[in-house]
Amino acid sequence: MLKILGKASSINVRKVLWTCAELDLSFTREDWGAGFQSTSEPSFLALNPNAMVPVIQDGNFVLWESNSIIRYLAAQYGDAALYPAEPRARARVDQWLDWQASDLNRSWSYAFMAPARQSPAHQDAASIDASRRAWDGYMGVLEQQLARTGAYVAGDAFTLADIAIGLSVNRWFATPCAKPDMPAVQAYYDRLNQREGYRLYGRNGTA
Ligand SMILES: N[C@@H](CCC(=O)N[C@@H](CS)C(=O)NCC(=O)O)C(=O)O
Repeated sequence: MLKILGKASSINVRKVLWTCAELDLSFTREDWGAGFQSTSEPSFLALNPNAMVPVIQDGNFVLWESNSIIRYLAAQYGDAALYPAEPRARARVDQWLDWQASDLNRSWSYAFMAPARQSPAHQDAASIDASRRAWDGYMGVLEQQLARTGAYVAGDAFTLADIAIGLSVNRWFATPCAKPDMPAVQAYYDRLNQREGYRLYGRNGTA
């Protein structure tokens, strides 16, 4: 059976958990990461030298990097619905997955740590402001895209891109700070809430 290593409060582990829910895939999970078993333990480092969760073990196949893991699970256990086979449709999903893992994710790192995690290392007002402006800017890009599709990130249909970005949207709404009005993002947040996997692992009270 598929094994997931990583605490369920991690946004990146929750991508994997939500994907399993969409695919109706059984799994076992072990708590690893800050507050649980240390990812610096040699047995964990042997699986992921980056000392990060999530990691999956599917038989003797080991994989880390959350967006790569959800791509693998959809390709291995799903049909084309979550991750289209047609090259251009797939590229559109990949575009948003890569944007989430790089630009969007990088933008919030300081602004999220300050109010949501009360991190003493993230209290510089100018850095919080710069991160907030960058985060709002990328959310504005998402707002435009969702206003265009009127549905999901990559078009009319729900895909893997919505799993990565849906969790990011939850983080944005769940972080205590002033936010510009984004009606298409708000409607998307409510649309995603119709999915059981999102209610369980996305919009579940955890930022
Ligand atoms: N790029 C990695 C980032 C993973 C990541 O940042 N994981 C965090 C938790 S969300 C982590 O493992 N932190 C160290 C720890 O909890 O010990 C991915 O998407 O899988």
